[in-house]
Amino acid sequence: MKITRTLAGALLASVALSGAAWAECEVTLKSSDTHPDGYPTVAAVKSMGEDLKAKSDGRICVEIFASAQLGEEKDTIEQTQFGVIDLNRVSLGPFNNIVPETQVPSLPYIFRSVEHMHKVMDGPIGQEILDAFAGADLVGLTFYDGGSRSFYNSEKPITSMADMAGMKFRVMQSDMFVDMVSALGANATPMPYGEVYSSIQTGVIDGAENNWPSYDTSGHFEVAKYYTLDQHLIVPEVLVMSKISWDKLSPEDQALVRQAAKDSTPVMRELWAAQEKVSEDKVRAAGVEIVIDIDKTPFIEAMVPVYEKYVTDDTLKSMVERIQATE
Ligand code: GTR
Repeated sequence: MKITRTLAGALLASVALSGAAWAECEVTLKSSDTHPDGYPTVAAVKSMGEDLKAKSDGRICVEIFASAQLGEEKDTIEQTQFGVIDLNRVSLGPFNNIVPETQVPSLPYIFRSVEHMHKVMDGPIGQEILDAFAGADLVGLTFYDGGSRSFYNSEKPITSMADMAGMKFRVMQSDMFVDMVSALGANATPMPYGEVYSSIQTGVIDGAENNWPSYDTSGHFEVAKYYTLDQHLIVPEVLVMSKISWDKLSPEDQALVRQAAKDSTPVMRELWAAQEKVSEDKVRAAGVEIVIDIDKTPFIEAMVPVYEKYVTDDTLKSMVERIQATE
C-alpha cells in the first residue's frame, strides 16, 4: 500500500517534471463519421488525431464517433454548426444546399478522372471551396476521396439510360442530385444513408448510387445486386470543423489542426485505393452483376439542364470553366 503510494507520488512528480510531453488531453475534439470503424475516412481522421496529439504534446485529442453514432449527415452538419460536434467528415453532397460552392465539384461528370479531381481540389479552386465553408459557420480543413459513384438497384441490370425510366433511386440530401436523377428519366428520393438498406429491401426505392467501399460496407449490395458503372459523380469528401470550436483554439493550435488535417489526406488516399479494390473483390465474389461497358455519352448530355439550373452566378460559372480548363 505504502509502496504503491510512493510509486504513485513518484509518477506524479515525473509527470510534473516532464511537463507537456505527459500532459493530459486539454481539448478533446468530438468527430463524427457515418462510416464504420476501419473505413478509410474513419482511419484517416484517426491518424490525424494521433498526429495532432503528438504535435500538441498531448494537449489536443480527437475522439471519433463512427457508424453515425452522432446522427445522420444532415443532422450532424447542423450540430457542427452549433458547436455540439467539433469535427465532421462528410461527403460534399449534403453541403450543396448550404455552401453553394460545394455544388461545383458535386456536378455530374465535372471531373474527367480521379486524377483530374485531385489536381483541382489540391489547388486554388479547392482552397476557395474550403474557404466558402466560413459562410456556414464552419471551417473547411481538407478533402478526402470518395471514388466515383454509380447506380445500383434490386430490379435489373441497367445497360442504358433508357433502362432507368421510372425507376426510384435514393440520393443524398441535395436538390441538385434530385434534378440529376430526374434528368436521367428516373425518380429521386433524398433520404439519410442509414435508411437506404431497409428502403431497398422493402421496395420503397429500387436502388441508390454510391462508390465501391460504401456499396460494400453499407451492405447495400446484398439487397441491390445490379451495379452499373456509369460513374456520374466523382464527388470529394471533406473534413470540417465547427467555427465555434475553432474560435476556442489559439492561432497556434488552429495551425496545428489545419496541418494535421492536410497531412491526413495522402494517408486517406492510399487507404482509399486499397479499400476500393477490397470492396470490389468482395461484392464481385458475392455475385453482384456489374455492367461495365455503358455508353456514358447520353448520361453526360442529359446533364445540360442540371448545369443550367445550378451554375448560375459568376463565381460558380468561373469555377466550372476553370475546372474544365484544368489539364
Ligand atoms: C458515402 C459517403 C458518405 C455519405 C454516403 C451517402 O460515399 O462517404 O459521407 O454521404 O456516401 O450516400 O449518404
